[in-house]
Amino acid sequence: MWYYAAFVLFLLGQSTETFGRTFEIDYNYNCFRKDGKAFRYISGSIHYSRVPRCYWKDRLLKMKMAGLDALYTYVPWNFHEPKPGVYEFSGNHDIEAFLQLANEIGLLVILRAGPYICAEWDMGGLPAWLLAKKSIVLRSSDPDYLQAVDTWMNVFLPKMKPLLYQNGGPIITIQVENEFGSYFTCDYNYLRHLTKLFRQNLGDEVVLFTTDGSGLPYVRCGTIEGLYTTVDFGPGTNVTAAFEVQRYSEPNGPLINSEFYTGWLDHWGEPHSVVATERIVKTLTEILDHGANVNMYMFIGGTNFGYWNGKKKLFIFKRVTDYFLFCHVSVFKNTKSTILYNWVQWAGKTPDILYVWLSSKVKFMLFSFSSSASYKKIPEGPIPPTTPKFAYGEISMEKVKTVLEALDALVSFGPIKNIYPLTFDDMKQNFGFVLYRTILPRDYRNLTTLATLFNGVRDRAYVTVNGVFQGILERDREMSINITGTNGAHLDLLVESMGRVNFGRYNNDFKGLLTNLTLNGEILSNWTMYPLDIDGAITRGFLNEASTLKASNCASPTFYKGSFLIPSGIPDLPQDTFIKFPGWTKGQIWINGFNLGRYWPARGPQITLYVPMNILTASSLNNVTVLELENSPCETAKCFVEFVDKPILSKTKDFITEMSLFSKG
Ligand code: 6GJ
Repeated sequence: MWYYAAFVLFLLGQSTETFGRTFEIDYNYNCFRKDGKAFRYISGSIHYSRVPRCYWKDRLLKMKMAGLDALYTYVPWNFHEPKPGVYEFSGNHDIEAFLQLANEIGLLVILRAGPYICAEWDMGGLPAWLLAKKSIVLRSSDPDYLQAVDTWMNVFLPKMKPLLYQNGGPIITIQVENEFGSYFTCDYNYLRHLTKLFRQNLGDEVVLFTTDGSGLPYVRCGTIEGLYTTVDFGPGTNVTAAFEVQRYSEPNGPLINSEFYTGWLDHWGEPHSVVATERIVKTLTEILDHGANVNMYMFIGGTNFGYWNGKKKLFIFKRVTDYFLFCHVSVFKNTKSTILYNWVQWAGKTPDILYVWLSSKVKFMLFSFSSSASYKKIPEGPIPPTTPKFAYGEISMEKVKTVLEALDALVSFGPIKNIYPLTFDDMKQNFGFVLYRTILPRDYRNLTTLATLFNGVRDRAYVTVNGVFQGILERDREMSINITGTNGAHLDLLVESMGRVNFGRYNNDFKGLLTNLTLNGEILSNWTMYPLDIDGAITRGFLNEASTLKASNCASPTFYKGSFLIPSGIPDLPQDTFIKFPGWTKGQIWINGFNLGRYWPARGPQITLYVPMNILTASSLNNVTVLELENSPCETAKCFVEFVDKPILSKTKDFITEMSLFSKG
């Protein structure tokens, strides 16, 4: 009989594993139907691109054991297509493996496929190489933009098709675009184009949806027939009013908050944000009492390693954000009531902002709900233990070379000469640093003003004359500095991209020197530009060559190195750790060639960076490379970095109080 049924299914083109698997919207009963049964999800966000692959399983298990039904994850296009037609789907980029893992663990998936994602990710996930066409209108029907989107989606979406719930995979719904209603183009043809593209690649069964802010103007511009409308809002929102906005577009069907904010943003130079737990609990309770589906943004934060942070453009001289981040997860078990409490932080560092999500609190509440109000049953079984952290202690650092001294080893191609400065994008440099050089046309013995026209430094320029530090130009902050120098001297600007704007109309965020510089009111010309590949040079071991360091000015961007051994005789090492920069100012750090990201303790609030154990080795020396862009402690004090076992996300006491409160669990 069984063989007969299987044979019939085979003839019908459906395997036994997928038979009966359906996921759809029930417009009569305002809910989802999974395999025919009414279903609502409580979900949490995790971004596979922000969690080391070796930790995917641990984090997903914790989500499962926290009682979640599903996860939301974003697909950052630029993470997968670094150059046009070049695709990355291995290692941390192996989204199929991540989704398979979720499936094995029993978590459903809501896939936020882009092409644009926002997410405090560089350029909102759009590849910077799109800017090769200067006039491109991103997120619109601009034919060049659409062509790039089509090429990408025709590679990516077919990989997702076998992972749809109907086909035996975990994906129940797929989001198209992100908060499109907040974008100025309001281009329905673009949304129509995407809908068709997604349908062609995925078929007609899967539920496609949009997410927009819970205001009518957003929903009006962000939605279109064929895509189910969902909204996003955070604690303190009038839940009924927010869902009425969804109902304006979707009179029937399940209520969905696709982003319930479990924390808020931090900005460089501003105090760390803390969201009151009671506010989160209150609004989450209301959402659940509305019978709505909800996704906690974020549940597991993760880290923006390398240069992946985005940037938020504000219109005031306020350090705006983008982050870089760090995150960690701990699980505390209360033996009496088996309350699982995952403490999760997501801190984003960017040129200007740092942001932190305290989603752990929500998890805690979820558990309380589960036990008291039975919103969800917590799965039984062992809870994955807290990932251990280890304090490896202080590591002495030694000054090696300034960027100028190392220039030959750092240049990836070029140099490129042009009368006026070119942007990073003209030079196909998507991230990091470019050194801009020109020759001083005459003597400037008195302090003379070097100025950027129209705020054109993106984002920071460290200025030297013949290697002697002069000052820093900074987007939205420092438009001019005074310098001195002699005729024929090298005027060098090491320009740093601090992540591309990820939200709003200035998403097409070109980097480098976008406009001319003037010295004493005269436009500087005849530039030589050196695009730098620091990551490549570190991998090639350029710092192992003999040091060429002369007695140089300490404020000029300089490389430092150090190394350490993982102690022997202690079981289970290496373990995760956090790195601290006592007396250092701002820069970038690599461990064993892995780019951890930016540090900026001088501005804060984030003080430590998360170091996952997978980049450490117990079998040989671990190499630490620091590029300090401003001032290190090495000229005047002990020169070291320190590995500690607790993160410091804020200099203020508030946060410390809160953490120690939680640690009691
Ligand atoms: C979302 O925009 C976005 O979809 N978002 C936030 N929204 C709050 C309203 C901003 C004016 S805060 C951070 C998140 C993510 O960027 C998400 O990708």
